[in-house]
Amino acid sequence: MRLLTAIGLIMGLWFTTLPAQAACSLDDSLLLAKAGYSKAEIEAKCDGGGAAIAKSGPIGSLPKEMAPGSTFRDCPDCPEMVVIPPGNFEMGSDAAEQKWVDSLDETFFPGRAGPESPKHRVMIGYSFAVGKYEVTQAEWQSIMGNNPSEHKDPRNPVEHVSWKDAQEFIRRLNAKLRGVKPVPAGGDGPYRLLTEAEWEYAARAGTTTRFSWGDSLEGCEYANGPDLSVNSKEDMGWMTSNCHDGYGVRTAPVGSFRANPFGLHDMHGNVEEWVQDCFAENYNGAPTDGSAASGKDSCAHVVRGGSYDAYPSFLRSATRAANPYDSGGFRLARTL
Ligand SMILES: [Ca+2]
Ligand SMILES: [Ca+2]
Repeated sequence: MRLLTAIGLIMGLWFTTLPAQAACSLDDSLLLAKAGYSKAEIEAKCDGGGAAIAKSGPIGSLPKEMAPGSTFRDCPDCPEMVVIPPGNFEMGSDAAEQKWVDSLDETFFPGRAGPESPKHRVMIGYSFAVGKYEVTQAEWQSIMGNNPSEHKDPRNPVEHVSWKDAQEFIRRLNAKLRGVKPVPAGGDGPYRLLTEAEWEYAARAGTTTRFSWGDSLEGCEYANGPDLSVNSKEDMGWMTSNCHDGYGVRTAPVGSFRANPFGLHDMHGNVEEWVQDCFAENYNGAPTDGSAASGKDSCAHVVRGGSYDAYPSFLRSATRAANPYDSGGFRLARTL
């Protein structure tokens, strides 16, 4: 953090001496972004600089400390972030996976895999950072001054948060980092929600199986999901994974389970996570560059990853759900 602060001071000094509309290099622009300047501020001074940040190009052009897999915090009590590399992947599920989902004893929601079609290639042409964990109750409390969660523990993910609440948290976090009073909604980051495509890219972490641990429903080492305790304790009457994950029908402290190949925990299970996008019935016309399928703030936004009390198949990397309720958790993305 001292390094980042030093960079911020140096860049701040340099920033003030920049001639208007200078042509900044990619690294210059990235350093300005790391120093806390918004995309709009950088674009005002660096011709094309903001665009360079949005599409930050090959890994080799990034400063060393932003190498994929490295972690950082922007302030002592800020969430820990992991640098995710550019890449491409197949988003969604194919007919075979959808047939498998339909074959499960999930009679309440048959045919749920439909919105995951058509499977399509998405190019993420930029590095970005993703929260190593879901936002915790302690992190929420420090920014918002309250805790709406049902399963109270400062180490556990915050839940019962609406999409708009999550946006307010992000707005206040960004303002805190800039050392100014809250800015109007829509102000530039660097923090934001993941887009739906970014979320699936980060959850798959290079894997092509149903879950990042493989194809089996039994992922009790990797996720707090609907394990055997769902029926034995709650008699909820639906199928579970055939194992015990140790946390029953409640949230677990973040990071209690093994990370995926990108070093991210709890992408599958624990709490379902808000992403930026509005839900659509299928992927026809969906963005293929990592951007969000946006709409009105009042749309039904997407949640990803399933939760401790969902169906086991909801924990798949491809599962998407519209959430019309004001109840979810989330993790942060950070523009680099
Ligand atoms: Ca569980
Ligand atoms: Ca989760």
